[in-house]
Amino acid sequence: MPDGKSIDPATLEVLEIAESECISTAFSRAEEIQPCPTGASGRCCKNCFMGPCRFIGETTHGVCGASLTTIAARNLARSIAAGTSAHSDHGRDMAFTLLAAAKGQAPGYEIKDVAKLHAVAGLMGVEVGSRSKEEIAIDVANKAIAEFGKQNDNLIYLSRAPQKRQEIWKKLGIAPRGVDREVVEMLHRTVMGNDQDPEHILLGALRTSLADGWGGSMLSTDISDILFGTPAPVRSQANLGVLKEDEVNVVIHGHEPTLSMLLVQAASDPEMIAYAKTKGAKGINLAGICCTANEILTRQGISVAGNFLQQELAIITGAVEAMVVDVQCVMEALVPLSARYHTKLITTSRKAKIEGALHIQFDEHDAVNIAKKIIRTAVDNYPNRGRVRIPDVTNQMIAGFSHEYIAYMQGGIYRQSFRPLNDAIIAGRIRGAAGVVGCNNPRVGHDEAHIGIIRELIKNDVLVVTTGCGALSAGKFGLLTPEMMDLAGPGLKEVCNTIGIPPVLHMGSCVDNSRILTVLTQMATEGGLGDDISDLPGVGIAPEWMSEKALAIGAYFVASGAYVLFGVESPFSEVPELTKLVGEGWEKLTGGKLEFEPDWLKIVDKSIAHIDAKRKALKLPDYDPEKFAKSKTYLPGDALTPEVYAAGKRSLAGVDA
Ligand code: NFS
Repeated sequence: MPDGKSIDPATLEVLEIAESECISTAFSRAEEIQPCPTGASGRCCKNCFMGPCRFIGETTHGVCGASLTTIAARNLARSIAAGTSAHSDHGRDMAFTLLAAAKGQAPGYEIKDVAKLHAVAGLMGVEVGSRSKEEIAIDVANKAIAEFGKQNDNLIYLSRAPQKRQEIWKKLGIAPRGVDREVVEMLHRTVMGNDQDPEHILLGALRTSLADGWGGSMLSTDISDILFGTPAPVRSQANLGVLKEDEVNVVIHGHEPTLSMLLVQAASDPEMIAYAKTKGAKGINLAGICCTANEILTRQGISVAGNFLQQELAIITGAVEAMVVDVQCVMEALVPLSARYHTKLITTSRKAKIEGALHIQFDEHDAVNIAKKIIRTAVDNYPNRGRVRIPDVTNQMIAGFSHEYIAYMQGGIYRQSFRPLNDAIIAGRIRGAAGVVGCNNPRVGHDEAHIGIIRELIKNDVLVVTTGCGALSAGKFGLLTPEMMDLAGPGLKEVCNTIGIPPVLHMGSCVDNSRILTVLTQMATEGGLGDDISDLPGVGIAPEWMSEKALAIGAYFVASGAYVLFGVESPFSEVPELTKLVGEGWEKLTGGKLEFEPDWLKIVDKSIAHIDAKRKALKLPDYDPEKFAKSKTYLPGDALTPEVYAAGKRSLAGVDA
């Protein structure tokens, strides 16, 4: 058994195969490659070629004289700019797809959610009147596109934040202008010999991150909803067991929903299914990995094969005819790995090719034909299958809690609001709220921190919302079903029972963290919980982060007033001054703070302590775990082992049947 690498039995099963057959995976490579201790702790600067300068031993300054804090702040700022660019470039592509669809130049796409289009038009100052949806969509798309290139004005969506927050941004000078301008300026400021005041660099980083959260990501979410529908709860399944032995398996991996949505259509085309049957398959089975999984799960209920660290494992099952990838979080290792099997690795983005992969370039103007071509390529590959070993592990899940749906479920069409949720927090039935989000990282036990933290928080009556690969962890472990209510504390359980929701709400992909910003804003403005996001008894947690995108998300939550905890390790653990600046320093400025805590149990303690402190500051009654009767139904023990997982699964047996 590959010790401690994962708590997911499906992952462990495939890792055992990988180990016994000497197949390299991210798990094994993470063991082979020891991180450079200087770089890992934030003491390396390679922004120019007088270095790289390593701050070790007696070295306190780089060749140019830069201090350790300056270089570490620059590195963090650059990561935040990179993360912002990724989410935002995704958002830009969505806007161009909307424009093409509205102009009738993208067959296969339509404006699916007119109510959302009207809502977004209202937010953007686009006239609705009696105009056609296409006319409105053209204006919305053009306004969205202009948000990226805006030079001096602030982003339109900043006005969606609580008034008080907007004033803080203005006062600090961190209200972002166009997304591109902020990213470019951050890169400029961090080249050699430019901005060398750590506090000033960090303010720039916060402004850049806000261009992500309240700009690129929020636009991406909104436009995806307009094109593909705003998510509402949908039942599906998660983990490698969703792959089918007797069907053509197409795994879709990456981020942008544009191609994946049309692949879903192509795979259900009767002509394609008939074609698959001529090759001896019973049908065509689609499954997602990473955030593409979240996009097609929340809108079309497509099952999830796994999260970030399972991309290679899906191929090792031998059951994947094609893995179709677009952008972000795609490992280059998939090329040599797929060559060991019959799997075709198909790259599709003009922005991301991988040497050795089959490239079928996606173009939204001809999307239907391209999607069919990809599915046909997968079907043609079915007869080439060798040995298949699919772990028999799946769990039921309910996903798709958009902020619109969360408001709707608290009062229906006419009386929707955040009043019931706020009241439950005020009364202490719900102690507070937490967003548990982000990646996997082979440097820590796969899924362990996500699941451990979520379970502890709901046990303590903290409502959890989740996105990204963390949401997929929760799905795999059955935490996204109402049946898991028994793991929640009594107060939270009562509220969830009344509203009819699980104690853990799947809110979408990583760009959909912008939905959490909207929920926080609605809670802050509903009344009774202060008047800004920083007043709320809530936290944001990225327990297994690895991507620069996670740092961008963390930073925009801090800039929006939230306490954000990252697991794994600090990327600047040996730079105490920077640790202080993003902690106490940012707290003084924004009311939010960023902290790195490798021990997930301590993350739980810190989260709960913060929630209780915020409750106190709001003069809410002290949280009393006994008040709403004790829950007697926790799973035995807290050690997160495959056995505990199995116990959780057993409790869902009735549902599975
Ligand atoms: Ni988010 Fe989604 Fe997953 Fe991390 Fe990667 S898929 S955009 S970056 S690994 S959560």
